[in-house]
Amino acid sequence: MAIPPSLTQLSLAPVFNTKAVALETSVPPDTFRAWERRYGVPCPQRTQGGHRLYSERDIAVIRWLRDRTAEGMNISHAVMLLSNVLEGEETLPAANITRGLDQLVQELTRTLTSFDAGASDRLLSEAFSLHPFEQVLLELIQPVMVEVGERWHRGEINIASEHFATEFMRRKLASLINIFESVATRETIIVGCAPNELHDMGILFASLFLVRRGWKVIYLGARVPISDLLETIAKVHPDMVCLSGTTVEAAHSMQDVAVAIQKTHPQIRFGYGGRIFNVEPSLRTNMPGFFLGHDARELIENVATILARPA
Ligand code: B12
Repeated sequence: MAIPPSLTQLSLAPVFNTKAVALETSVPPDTFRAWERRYGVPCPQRTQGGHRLYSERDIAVIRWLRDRTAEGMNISHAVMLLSNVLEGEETLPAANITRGLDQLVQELTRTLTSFDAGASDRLLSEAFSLHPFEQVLLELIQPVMVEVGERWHRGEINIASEHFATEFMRRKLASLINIFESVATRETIIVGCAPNELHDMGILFASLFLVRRGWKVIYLGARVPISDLLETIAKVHPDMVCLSGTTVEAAHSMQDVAVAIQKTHPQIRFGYGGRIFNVEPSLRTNMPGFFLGHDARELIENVATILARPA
């Protein structure tokens, strides 16, 4: 999802004609003219004779929109995301643009625990504009959530600060899921947490990775009771069920769920993961179904392999 790091610093000088832009971007002129008509981007100037002249920034914008639509994103959503990113960049001091993700982890932790949604938003936009999408999730948002939560566990911040940060991130992740799910065309996967599991950021991450790769996700969130899950399976007929567990208690309750699914819906593939199965691998020994990996990136690889095999 990287936008050229210094998009706002690229030249706005109107120098390239339509043919040059088409050659440079491999996007047909009809397409980027339609984007201009409908969404106002790119934004070429006109010669006295009325011909369009594009800038370096216009070319970078067209390339970026091309890549997003090639990934399956709806063009209006791509334009919306682009304007968020640009808005963030415009307000960032140029010197900050070279910050690495580790620096952003500290900054974002600080802005979130100071209840500063605007600054947090700008930092996220900066990160998405400079770094690959999945790297921002795993190397910025995940450590920030762990750091904020650990501060609460250590009594350094109160639950209001933790809830503010978690809700802020939940809204961001949910809006990204909304963007991608409109174009999901692959198999249907139910995702949720074990019956007594409250930690749901991990499974939210997992859902975003899955929808981004085109799977249809039925997101059930935290604490999914066994009976409700079985009912949902009977209604939705998913190709797979993925559950997450963060605590030992959750891992034990998940075992009951896995056994119940095997009994009532033996054709459904069941997979699981989450923090507790990473830190205590022995918990995987008696768990029916597939361990789907240590993080959301491994999850999508494993799901692709499992669903490619006959049930
Ligand atoms: C934030 C947090 C909270 C928040 C939760 C907010 C929310 N809605 O999620 C709040 C403050 C509410 C909370 C509450 C509690 N927490 Co807490 N919490 C955390 C903390 C700090 C971070 C969790 C997090 O958001 N991580 C970010 C996400 C993105 O990472 P993740 O969950 O690990 O997910 C990644 C992978 O695990 C994997 N993954 C996750 N799910 C899945 C699923 C599949 C299928 C696959 C393949 C992969 C996968 O991919 C994800 C992305 O890469 C952890 C500490 C830690 N180091 O994890 C403690 C921690 C998990 N909490 C803990 C505890 C004890 C609790 C409480 C019981 C405390 C209490 N006394 O009340 C309560 C209640 C929890 C309950 N009933 O379930 C302990 C658990 C200890 C244990 N061994 O069981 C921890 C480890 C803290 C500690 N250091 O002791 N917590």
